Amino acid sequence: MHQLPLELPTLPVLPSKTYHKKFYYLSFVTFFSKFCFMSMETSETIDNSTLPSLPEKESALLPITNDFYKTAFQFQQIMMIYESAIKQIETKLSILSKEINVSKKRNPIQNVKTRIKTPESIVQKLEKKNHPVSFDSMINNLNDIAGVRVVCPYISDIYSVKDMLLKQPDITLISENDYIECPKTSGYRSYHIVVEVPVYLSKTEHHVKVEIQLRTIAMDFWASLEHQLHYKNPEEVPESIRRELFRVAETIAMTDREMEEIAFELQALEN
Ligand code: 0O2
Repeated sequence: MHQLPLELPTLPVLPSKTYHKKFYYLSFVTFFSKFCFMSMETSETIDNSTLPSLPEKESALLPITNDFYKTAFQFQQIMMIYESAIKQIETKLSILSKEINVSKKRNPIQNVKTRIKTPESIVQKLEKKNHPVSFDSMINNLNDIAGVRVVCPYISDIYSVKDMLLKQPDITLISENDYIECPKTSGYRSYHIVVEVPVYLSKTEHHVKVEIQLRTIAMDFWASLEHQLHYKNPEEVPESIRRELFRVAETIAMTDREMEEIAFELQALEN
């Protein structure tokens, strides 16, 4: 068994056409010059024979060094493993949602959104936390490269979906934060868990960290708008507006509780 990554699997080489799109190189040129220069120590783990060769024409157009190319390829392999971990969690959630829909005629999961952290955001977070910018560092120090957001109708659904997921034998809980019981100073509410899930490749098994954020529709509404408004640049937001956002978060939390009480009352009438 391998912890991600560092014994990278020898992956089947995809048709070279897939790799030779210009956007592929350009996106790495834009975001990954740091990884190229700072994580050379990890690129030696790559088996060179798995790397497709650059066609002369394109390498003439885009002056990319061989080291850069190897690093970009290794990054792509790592991201493929994170994407697979997200798929595992998505499938588990979809099965749970279908099961409850059939048995209870209601759905505790309103929707599921997933994302892989962008290279730019990975570098920013590593730098913000004073970690080295390298593949080892990103895998060891960042828990949210693979992210899943589960939006539930009611607060109680959050806890039951979380418990159902954590009961599964191939899911290992790494950490949890209940920002519903203890909201952040901004007013942010959600239940966060970081789990490890196995990803089976043709020759290797990897245990991959995924951050799952569970929230109600109302919490999601607040967090999404607040994120756009100021989360990334909190220092630019005046204190008065921060207080206002906090007040709105409290109002939304109260509405959440009231909606849940109504749902419980209706359920009691049905029973
Ligand atoms: P993005 O763009 O959503 O990915 P960590 O480094 O994540 O292990 P940290 O920072 O203590 O440690 O994690 P935390 O606070 O438990 O969770 C961070 C994520 O929660 C953020 O991810 C946001 O998605 C969300 N979050 C936390 N606080 C707030 C907040 O005040 N407002 C909003 N809207 N979202 C919040 P990223 O990577 O910071 O950003």
